[in-house]
Amino acid sequence: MMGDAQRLGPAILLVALVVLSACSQAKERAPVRLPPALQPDPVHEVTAELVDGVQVVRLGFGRLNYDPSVIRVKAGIPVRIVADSERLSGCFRSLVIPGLGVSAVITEESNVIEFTPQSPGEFGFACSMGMGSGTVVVE
Ligand SMILES: [Cu+2]
Repeated sequence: MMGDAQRLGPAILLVALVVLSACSQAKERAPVRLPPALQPDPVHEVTAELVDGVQVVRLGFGRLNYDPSVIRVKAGIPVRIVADSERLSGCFRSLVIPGLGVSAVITEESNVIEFTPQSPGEFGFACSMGMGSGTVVVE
């Protein structure tokens, strides 16, 4: 019994090494496919709703990314992003839209981001570390 366990130890280690090296080789040949639970949501697009002259959109968190990840707005009208501070955590609370001059930190007390896009275009937004990202489409 004891002898079997002692022989198995190195064998398991060898198998682990073979699997590990196979993984690192596979990484170079083909893109790594994440299991479904670890894949970000497909693009979810939302058009901001005009409320009292302001384009309002809620920004929450889907699977590993902001939800929605595409926000459609119109140029020349103020935009108000209401961030879901309960769902957005960690660095996802630090939101930047460089092309629109937005850099915000979302907290429970301050979860509203306002800006007025002046001209049409596509402007990327992301958390400050670039993990989560999306696009503001200005029409
Ligand atoms: Cu991040």
